[in-house]
Amino acid sequence: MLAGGMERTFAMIKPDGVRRGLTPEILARIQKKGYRVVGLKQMLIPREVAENHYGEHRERPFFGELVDFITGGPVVAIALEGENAITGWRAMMGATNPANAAPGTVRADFATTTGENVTHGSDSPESAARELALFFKDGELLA
Ligand code: D4T
Repeated sequence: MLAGGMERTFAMIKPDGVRRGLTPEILARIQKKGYRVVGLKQMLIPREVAENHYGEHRERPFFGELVDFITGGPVVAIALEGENAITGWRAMMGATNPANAAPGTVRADFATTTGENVTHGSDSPESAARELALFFKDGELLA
């Protein structure tokens, strides 16, 4: 945690969002909100990184499909910094199931299924630290 409630979190535009050309729209929302983008790259996720990222879901029936999906095309990995950025970005994304997502959220506006719900955001300070380290090497993030 940085001084004064400043936090860093990991956000991702998933392959469905990239494929559908939503990258500029989502980056614009992040920047208009006032978050600072301290890391940004389009990449293919290696399978072992995806399995690690979604490790908490390893025993769930949808795990294989989830890993296939997230490794099936380029994603945009984003490191964000801002006041309460962890919960703030989760709020901007909306509920995991787009049918339950509040109007104006990314998932309400751009997704219809839980499996392909356009974006990811870390759900706690511990997840944020773990996921930022998984996706960005030392020195890759702005100071
Ligand atoms: P991510 O991690 O992708 O930002 O999603 P959430 O944090 O909002 O939700 P999650 O960890 O519960 O789910 C991770 C990922 O699995 C997919 N999923 C989830 C799925 O395909 N079927 C399901 O029943 C659930 C619960 C969607 C997001």
